[in-house]
Amino acid sequence: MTTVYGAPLSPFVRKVLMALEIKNIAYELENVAPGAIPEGYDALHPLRKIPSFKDDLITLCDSSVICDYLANRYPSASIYPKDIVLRAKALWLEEYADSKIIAVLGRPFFISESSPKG
Ligand SMILES: N[C@@H](CCC(=O)N[C@@H](CS)C(=O)NCC(=O)O)C(=O)O
Repeated sequence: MTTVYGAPLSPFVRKVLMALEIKNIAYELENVAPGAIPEGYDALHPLRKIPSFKDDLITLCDSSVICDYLANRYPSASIYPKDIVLRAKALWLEEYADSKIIAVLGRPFFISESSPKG
């Protein structure tokens, strides 16, 4: 069985779930939330982040690595362009979204400024 570990609120988890949906791969989502990481999770993700992933061949972490694996293992219903130039540009956009856009929008989007401090 293909299992994704994480919480669907996370954009990184949603990226992996979207790839699985596009490729029509059956999976189960095991709920793991940042701040409540279960004991032993380090074996799935040494940085204790979400998502991580497991199937019959491999255990992986990092959404981009997982999506690249899915793209290569299940080439139909492609999630990246086949053209190498367009693919390189798409991977850069993915990295830009994962680093810069999340850095700018992540906190205001997910953490209300009116939340209690602490
Ligand atoms: N580069 C990683 C980023 C994953 C990430 O930062 N996930 C967040 C949730 S949206 C997390 O687990 N944060 C907890 C932490 O940084 O300790 C990926 O693409 O999977």
